[in-house]
Amino acid sequence: MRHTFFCIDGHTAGNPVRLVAGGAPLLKGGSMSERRQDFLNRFDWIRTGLCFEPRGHDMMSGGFLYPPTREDADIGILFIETSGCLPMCGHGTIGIVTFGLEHGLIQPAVAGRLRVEVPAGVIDIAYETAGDRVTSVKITNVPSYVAARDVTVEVDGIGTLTIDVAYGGNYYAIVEPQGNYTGLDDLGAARLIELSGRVREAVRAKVEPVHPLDPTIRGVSHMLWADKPKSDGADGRNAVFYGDKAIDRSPCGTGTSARLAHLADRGRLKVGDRFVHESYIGSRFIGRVEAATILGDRPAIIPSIEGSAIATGFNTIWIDRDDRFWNGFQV
Ligand code: PYC
Repeated sequence: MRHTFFCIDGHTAGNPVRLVAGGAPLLKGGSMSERRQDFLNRFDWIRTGLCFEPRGHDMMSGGFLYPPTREDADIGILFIETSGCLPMCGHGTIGIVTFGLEHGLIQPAVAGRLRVEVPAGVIDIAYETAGDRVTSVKITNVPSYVAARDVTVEVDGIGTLTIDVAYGGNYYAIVEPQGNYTGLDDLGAARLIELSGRVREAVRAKVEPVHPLDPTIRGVSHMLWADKPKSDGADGRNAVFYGDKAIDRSPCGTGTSARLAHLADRGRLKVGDRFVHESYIGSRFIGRVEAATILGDRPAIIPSIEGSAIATGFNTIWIDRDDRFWNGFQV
């Protein structure tokens, strides 16, 4: 039996985005969060088949468009990635919205604006176009907050680290430069990958954050190594680790949101401040602290992130049950 998926492939600031434009399964659920659970229970083979090798790779990431479950939203997005079905993905949203608009899959009621339902909540999009190209997408993201401060972990190969945990649509362990971590270039990509899994495990053993309003969103899934900027005009640089071997090529939308919440919580950013975030490969998102808010009983911020994406081509992908590797593999 052969399943066919019509995809638009591309990237946001260097990180892959696969918009699955045809072949999405029908999902049950009264919200995108419930649909995410239904997808994970019944259709996770689609995610692994499209994201893992041989049809994907360690960084593969993307999503499906769905009709929203709420009247105040224009579209719904379900994200897929090597690490799972994320509650929210910033670089994924920028890519999916760009490709969806450029190819007529998304029809906005008001030009330049969209309201999108994602599993983590509702986000607002403002986009710009030039001719038939979408040139920038700004996401006003879900409320973001700091879940834990000053968590001390002992990690084989690097020693003691002090870490804060912040939420920006996913939960991030954030490591700032300190005694045993002196910056991204001192470690390099291969070493970052080797250490990140261990650091994440050590943090998970100490903290299990749970979203104040949606208990299906829980646990530290990502790691953000923060650093000083490398190029003119940037305010900070990062390497975000996800899955088992991926360093985000983009500055990471939910990672940037978590970092903004973290910097605001530490009193280093205030409402209205802009923060240009550089990725490991030097691509950029513009972040901003839009507003202060409350999430459950926690002080939080509303962050925004702005960036752009490029489609690289159409990709018709088969998942054939007769293929030994029909649902993908990881090494
Ligand atoms: O941009 O939010 C993001 C993201 C999450 C994982 C990789 N990128």
